[in-house]
Amino acid sequence: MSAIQARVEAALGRLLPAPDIVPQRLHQAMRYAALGGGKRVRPLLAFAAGDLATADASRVEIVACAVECIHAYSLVHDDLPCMDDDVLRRGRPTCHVEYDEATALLAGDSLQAVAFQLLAEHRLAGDAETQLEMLRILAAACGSRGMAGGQAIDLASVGKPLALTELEHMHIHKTGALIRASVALGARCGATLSIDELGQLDRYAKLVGLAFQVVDDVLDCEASTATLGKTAGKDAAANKPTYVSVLGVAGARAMADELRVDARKALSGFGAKAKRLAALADFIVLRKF
Ligand code: GRG
Repeated sequence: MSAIQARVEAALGRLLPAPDIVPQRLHQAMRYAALGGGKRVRPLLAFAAGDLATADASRVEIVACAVECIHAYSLVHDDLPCMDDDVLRRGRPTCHVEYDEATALLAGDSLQAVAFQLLAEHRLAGDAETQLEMLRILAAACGSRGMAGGQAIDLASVGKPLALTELEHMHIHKTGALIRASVALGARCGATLSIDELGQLDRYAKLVGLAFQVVDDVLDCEASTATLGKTAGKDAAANKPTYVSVLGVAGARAMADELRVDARKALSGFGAKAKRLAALADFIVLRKF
Protein backbone atom coordinates (compact mmCIF):
# COMPACT_ATOMS: atom_id res chain seq x y z
CA MET A 1 0.00 0.00 0.00
CA SER A 2 2.72 2.47 0.90
CA ALA A 3 4.47 1.87 -2.45
CA ILE A 4 1.27 2.71 -4.33
CA GLN A 5 0.58 5.73 -2.10
CA ALA A 6 4.10 7.04 -2.84
CA ARG A 7 3.68 6.34 -6.55
CA VAL A 8 0.40 8.28 -6.68
CA GLU A 9 1.90 11.19 -4.73
CA ALA A 10 4.81 11.39 -7.20
CA ALA A 11 2.55 11.07 -10.24
CA LEU A 12 0.17 13.79 -9.02
CA GLY A 13 3.17 16.00 -8.34
CA ARG A 14 4.25 15.55 -11.98
CA LEU A 15 0.82 15.74 -13.61
CA LEU A 16 -0.62 18.75 -11.79
CA PRO A 17 0.40 22.19 -13.07
CA ALA A 18 3.62 23.42 -11.41
CA PRO A 19 3.18 25.98 -8.60
CA ASP A 20 5.12 28.67 -10.49
CA ILE A 21 2.91 28.55 -13.61
CA VAL A 22 0.38 31.41 -14.00
CA PRO A 23 -2.06 31.63 -12.23
CA GLN A 24 0.33 30.58 -9.48
CA ARG A 25 -2.04 30.93 -6.55
CA LEU A 26 -4.66 28.70 -8.17
CA HIS A 27 -2.07 26.05 -9.07
CA GLN A 28 -0.65 26.19 -5.56
CA ALA A 29 -4.14 25.69 -4.10
CA MET A 30 -4.78 22.70 -6.41
CA ARG A 31 -1.51 21.12 -5.30
CA TYR A 32 -2.25 21.90 -1.66
CA ALA A 33 -5.58 20.07 -1.96
CA ALA A 34 -4.30 17.03 -3.82
CA LEU A 35 -0.78 16.45 -2.47
CA GLY A 36 0.70 15.51 0.87
CA GLY A 37 -2.04 13.55 2.56
CA GLY A 38 -4.93 11.17 2.45
CA LYS A 39 -5.14 7.42 2.53
CA ARG A 40 -5.45 7.20 -1.28
CA VAL A 41 -8.17 4.56 -0.93
CA ARG A 42 -9.57 5.18 -4.42
CA PRO A 43 -6.17 4.86 -6.15
CA LEU A 44 -5.47 1.71 -4.11
CA LEU A 45 -8.74 0.23 -5.36
CA ALA A 46 -7.93 1.20 -8.95
CA PHE A 47 -4.51 -0.47 -8.71
CA ALA A 48 -5.97 -3.61 -7.10
CA ALA A 49 -8.62 -3.87 -9.86
CA GLY A 50 -5.93 -3.24 -12.46
CA ASP A 51 -3.86 -6.00 -10.88
CA LEU A 52 -6.78 -8.41 -11.26
CA ALA A 53 -6.99 -7.53 -14.97
CA THR A 54 -3.17 -7.68 -15.41
CA ALA A 55 -3.19 -4.03 -16.45
CA ASP A 56 -0.12 -2.00 -17.27
CA ALA A 57 0.68 -0.05 -14.08
CA SER A 58 1.50 3.11 -16.06
CA ARG A 59 -2.10 3.17 -17.32
CA VAL A 60 -3.59 2.52 -13.90
CA GLU A 61 -1.45 5.33 -12.49
CA ILE A 62 -3.30 7.84 -14.70
CA VAL A 63 -6.68 6.48 -13.64
CA ALA A 64 -5.58 6.58 -9.99
CA CYS A 65 -4.58 10.24 -10.32
CA ALA A 66 -7.86 11.07 -12.07
CA VAL A 67 -10.04 9.58 -9.33
CA GLU A 68 -7.89 11.17 -6.65
CA CYS A 69 -8.25 14.60 -8.32
CA ILE A 70 -12.04 14.15 -8.26
CA HIS A 71 -11.86 13.12 -4.60
CA ALA A 72 -9.64 16.10 -3.71
CA TYR A 73 -12.05 18.46 -5.51
CA SER A 74 -15.02 16.99 -3.61
CA LEU A 75 -13.27 17.50 -0.27
CA VAL A 76 -12.34 21.12 -1.09
CA HIS A 77 -15.92 21.94 -2.06
CA ASP A 78 -17.41 19.95 0.83
CA ASP A 79 -15.33 21.96 3.31
CA LEU A 80 -16.52 25.35 1.99
CA PRO A 81 -18.72 27.51 4.25
CA CYS A 82 -21.70 26.95 1.91
CA MET A 83 -21.48 23.20 2.52
CA ASP A 84 -19.92 21.54 5.59
CA ASP A 85 -18.01 24.66 6.64
CA ASP A 86 -14.91 22.97 8.06
CA VAL A 87 -11.49 24.33 8.89
CA LEU A 88 -9.45 21.12 9.23
CA ARG A 89 -8.68 18.48 6.61
CA ARG A 90 -5.87 15.92 6.60
CA GLY A 91 -4.44 17.56 9.71
CA ARG A 92 -4.08 20.95 7.98
CA PRO A 93 -6.24 24.03 7.42
CA THR A 94 -8.82 23.42 4.71
CA CYS A 95 -8.11 24.86 1.26
CA HIS A 96 -10.36 27.93 1.66
CA VAL A 97 -8.80 28.71 5.06
CA GLU A 98 -5.25 28.41 3.69
CA TYR A 99 -6.09 30.37 0.51
CA ASP A 100 -9.55 31.96 0.23
CA GLU A 101 -13.03 30.84 -0.75
CA ALA A 102 -12.90 31.90 -4.38
CA THR A 103 -9.51 30.24 -4.91
CA ALA A 104 -10.73 27.04 -3.21
CA LEU A 105 -13.82 26.96 -5.42
CA LEU A 106 -11.69 27.36 -8.54
CA ALA A 107 -9.13 24.83 -7.30
CA GLY A 108 -11.93 22.26 -6.93
CA ASP A 109 -13.31 23.10 -10.37
CA SER A 110 -9.86 22.82 -11.92
CA LEU A 111 -9.04 19.52 -10.21
CA GLN A 112 -12.25 18.11 -11.65
CA ALA A 113 -11.20 19.29 -15.12
CA VAL A 114 -7.72 17.76 -14.70
CA ALA A 115 -9.31 14.37 -14.02
CA PHE A 116 -11.15 14.34 -17.34
CA GLN A 117 -8.17 15.74 -19.20
CA LEU A 118 -6.03 12.87 -17.88
CA LEU A 119 -8.53 10.28 -19.07
CA ALA A 120 -8.82 11.96 -22.47
CA GLU A 121 -5.15 12.52 -23.27
CA HIS A 122 -3.51 9.26 -22.18
CA ARG A 123 -3.91 5.92 -23.86
CA LEU A 124 -5.55 3.82 -21.14
CA ALA A 125 -7.52 1.01 -22.73
CA GLY A 126 -7.00 -1.49 -25.53
CA ASP A 127 -9.55 0.21 -27.78
CA ALA A 128 -11.11 3.65 -28.21
CA GLU A 129 -14.59 2.43 -27.35
CA THR A 130 -13.46 1.22 -23.91
CA GLN A 131 -11.61 4.47 -23.30
CA LEU A 132 -14.75 6.48 -24.10
CA GLU A 133 -16.69 4.20 -21.78
CA MET A 134 -14.17 5.08 -19.05
CA LEU A 135 -14.87 8.80 -19.52
CA ARG A 136 -18.60 8.10 -19.35
CA ILE A 137 -18.18 6.06 -16.15
CA LEU A 138 -16.27 8.84 -14.41
CA ALA A 139 -18.67 11.57 -15.55
CA ALA A 140 -21.68 9.58 -14.37
CA ALA A 141 -20.03 8.88 -11.01
CA CYS A 142 -19.33 12.58 -10.39
CA GLY A 143 -22.57 14.17 -11.54
CA SER A 144 -26.07 14.76 -10.25
CA ARG A 145 -26.89 11.06 -10.41
CA GLY A 146 -23.65 10.22 -8.61
CA MET A 147 -21.46 12.04 -6.07
CA ALA A 148 -22.87 15.57 -6.50
CA GLY A 149 -26.42 14.20 -6.30
CA GLY A 150 -25.55 12.33 -3.11
CA GLN A 151 -24.12 15.51 -1.66
CA ALA A 152 -27.36 17.36 -2.53
CA ILE A 153 -29.40 14.70 -0.70
CA ASP A 154 -26.98 14.93 2.25
CA LEU A 155 -27.35 18.70 2.51
CA ALA A 156 -31.13 18.42 2.31
CA SER A 157 -31.30 15.72 5.00
CA VAL A 158 -29.69 17.67 7.87
CA GLY A 159 -31.97 17.54 10.90
CA LYS A 160 -34.32 14.99 9.33
CA PRO A 161 -34.65 11.38 10.45
CA LEU A 162 -33.84 9.00 7.57
CA ALA A 163 -34.75 5.34 7.20
CA LEU A 164 -31.85 2.95 6.60
CA THR A 165 -32.79 2.59 2.91
CA GLU A 166 -32.76 6.40 2.45
CA LEU A 167 -29.40 6.65 4.18
CA GLU A 168 -28.04 3.93 1.89
CA HIS A 169 -29.39 5.70 -1.17
CA MET A 170 -27.59 8.89 -0.15
CA HIS A 171 -24.27 7.20 0.54
CA ILE A 172 -24.31 4.89 -2.46
CA HIS A 173 -24.24 8.14 -4.43
CA LYS A 174 -22.18 10.54 -2.29
CA THR A 175 -19.33 8.22 -1.35
CA GLY A 176 -20.03 4.99 -3.20
CA ALA A 177 -20.18 6.27 -6.77
CA LEU A 178 -16.53 7.36 -6.95
CA ILE A 179 -15.32 4.21 -5.18
CA ARG A 180 -17.27 2.13 -7.68
CA ALA A 181 -15.81 4.13 -10.58
CA SER A 182 -12.27 3.64 -9.21
CA VAL A 183 -12.66 -0.15 -9.43
CA ALA A 184 -14.39 -0.03 -12.82
CA LEU A 185 -11.71 2.23 -14.35
CA GLY A 186 -8.77 0.28 -12.91
CA ALA A 187 -10.19 -2.95 -14.33
CA ARG A 188 -10.73 -1.43 -17.77
CA CYS A 189 -7.02 -0.58 -18.07
CA GLY A 190 -6.27 -4.29 -18.42
CA ALA A 191 -7.36 -7.40 -20.29
CA THR A 192 -10.99 -7.38 -21.38
CA LEU A 193 -13.12 -8.91 -18.64
CA SER A 194 -16.46 -10.59 -19.34
CA ILE A 195 -19.72 -8.82 -18.52
CA ASP A 196 -20.14 -11.32 -15.71
CA GLU A 197 -16.69 -10.56 -14.27
CA LEU A 198 -17.28 -6.81 -14.49
CA GLY A 199 -20.60 -7.36 -12.70
CA GLN A 200 -18.88 -9.26 -9.86
CA LEU A 201 -16.32 -6.48 -9.53
CA ASP A 202 -19.06 -3.88 -9.47
CA ARG A 203 -20.90 -5.77 -6.73
CA TYR A 204 -17.67 -5.83 -4.70
CA ALA A 205 -17.20 -2.08 -5.27
CA LYS A 206 -20.75 -1.22 -4.20
CA LEU A 207 -20.33 -3.21 -1.00
CA VAL A 208 -16.96 -1.68 -0.05
CA GLY A 209 -18.27 1.78 -0.97
CA LEU A 210 -21.08 1.41 1.51
CA ALA A 211 -18.78 -0.19 4.11
CA PHE A 212 -16.42 2.79 3.73
CA GLN A 213 -19.19 5.20 4.69
CA VAL A 214 -20.52 3.09 7.58
CA VAL A 215 -17.00 3.04 9.04
CA ASP A 216 -16.60 6.77 8.36
CA ASP A 217 -19.72 7.37 10.46
CA VAL A 218 -18.40 5.18 13.30
CA LEU A 219 -15.00 6.91 13.24
CA ASP A 220 -16.66 10.33 13.23
CA CYS A 221 -18.18 9.53 16.60
CA GLU A 222 -15.43 7.32 18.10
CA ALA A 223 -12.05 8.62 16.88
CA SER A 224 -10.37 11.88 17.86
CA THR A 225 -9.82 14.94 15.69
CA ALA A 226 -6.05 14.32 16.00
CA THR A 227 -6.35 10.75 14.67
CA LEU A 228 -8.73 11.65 11.84
CA GLY A 229 -6.98 14.87 10.80
CA LYS A 230 -10.47 16.37 10.39
CA THR A 231 -13.02 17.63 12.90
CA ALA A 232 -14.48 14.64 14.75
CA GLY A 233 -18.06 14.48 16.02
CA LYS A 234 -19.38 16.75 13.28
CA ASP A 235 -22.26 14.54 12.22
CA ALA A 236 -23.91 14.52 15.64
CA ALA A 237 -23.19 18.23 16.14
CA ALA A 238 -24.84 19.01 12.80
CA ASN A 239 -27.76 16.69 13.61
CA LYS A 240 -27.02 14.63 10.50
CA PRO A 241 -28.55 11.20 10.03
CA THR A 242 -25.77 8.57 10.02
CA TYR A 243 -25.44 4.80 10.33
CA VAL A 244 -24.59 5.39 13.99
CA SER A 245 -27.70 7.52 14.60
CA VAL A 246 -29.87 4.86 12.93
CA LEU A 247 -28.17 1.64 14.13
CA GLY A 248 -26.01 2.64 17.10
CA VAL A 249 -22.24 2.07 17.15
CA ALA A 250 -22.43 -1.70 17.65
CA GLY A 251 -25.08 -2.05 14.93
CA ALA A 252 -23.05 0.06 12.49
CA ARG A 253 -19.89 -1.95 13.19
CA ALA A 254 -21.82 -5.20 12.65
CA MET A 255 -23.20 -3.85 9.37
CA ALA A 256 -19.69 -2.86 8.19
CA ASP A 257 -18.43 -6.33 8.95
CA GLU A 258 -21.30 -7.98 7.04
CA LEU A 259 -20.53 -5.76 4.07
CA ARG A 260 -16.84 -6.71 4.30
CA VAL A 261 -17.68 -10.43 4.27
CA ASP A 262 -20.12 -10.00 1.36
CA ALA A 263 -17.56 -7.93 -0.58
CA ARG A 264 -15.00 -10.72 -0.20
CA LYS A 265 -17.62 -13.26 -1.33
CA ALA A 266 -18.32 -11.20 -4.45
CA LEU A 267 -14.67 -11.82 -5.42
CA SER A 268 -14.78 -15.60 -4.94
CA GLY A 269 -14.91 -16.35 -8.68
CA PHE A 270 -11.54 -14.63 -9.24
CA GLY A 271 -9.44 -16.74 -6.86
CA ALA A 272 -5.96 -15.45 -5.99
CA LYS A 273 -6.13 -12.73 -8.68
CA ALA A 274 -8.40 -10.75 -6.35
CA LYS A 275 -6.24 -10.94 -3.23
CA ARG A 276 -5.42 -7.22 -3.21
CA LEU A 277 -9.08 -6.25 -3.58
CA ALA A 278 -9.96 -8.65 -0.75
CA ALA A 279 -7.26 -7.15 1.47
CA LEU A 280 -8.59 -3.66 0.72
CA ALA A 281 -12.08 -4.67 1.89
CA ASP A 282 -10.46 -5.59 5.21
CA PHE A 283 -8.46 -2.34 5.32
CA ILE A 284 -11.54 -0.20 4.61
CA VAL A 285 -13.52 -1.79 7.43
CA LEU A 286 -10.77 -2.30 10.01
CA ARG A 287 -9.01 1.09 9.56
CA LYS A 288 -8.66 3.42 12.52
CA PHE A 289 -8.67 6.74 10.58
C1 GRG B 1 -18.89 18.71 -3.11
C2 GRG B 1 -19.73 17.54 -5.19
C3 GRG B 1 -19.29 17.48 -3.81
C4 GRG B 1 -19.26 16.30 -3.20
C5 GRG B 1 -18.75 16.08 -1.88
C6 GRG B 1 -17.36 12.98 -0.94
C7 GRG B 1 -18.07 14.20 -0.54
C8 GRG B 1 -19.07 14.69 -1.49
C9 GRG B 1 -17.82 14.89 0.58
C10 GRG B 1 -16.83 14.50 1.56
C11 GRG B 1 -17.42 14.61 2.92
C12 GRG B 1 -17.20 13.41 3.68
C13 GRG B 1 -16.40 13.56 4.90
C14 GRG B 1 -17.73 12.26 3.27
C15 GRG B 1 -17.56 11.03 4.02
C16 GRG B 1 -16.75 10.01 3.31
C17 GRG B 1 -15.51 10.59 2.79
C18 GRG B 1 -15.49 10.87 1.35
C19 GRG B 1 -14.49 10.79 3.61
C20 GRG B 1 -13.19 11.33 3.20
O1 GRG B 1 -12.56 10.41 2.37
P1 GRG B 1 -11.21 9.67 2.81
O2 GRG B 1 -11.35 9.10 4.20
O3 GRG B 1 -10.21 10.92 2.87
O4 GRG B 1 -10.81 8.73 1.73
P2 GRG B 1 -8.64 10.96 2.69
O5 GRG B 1 -8.22 12.23 3.40
O6 GRG B 1 -8.04 9.72 3.30
O7 GRG B 1 -8.39 11.07 1.22
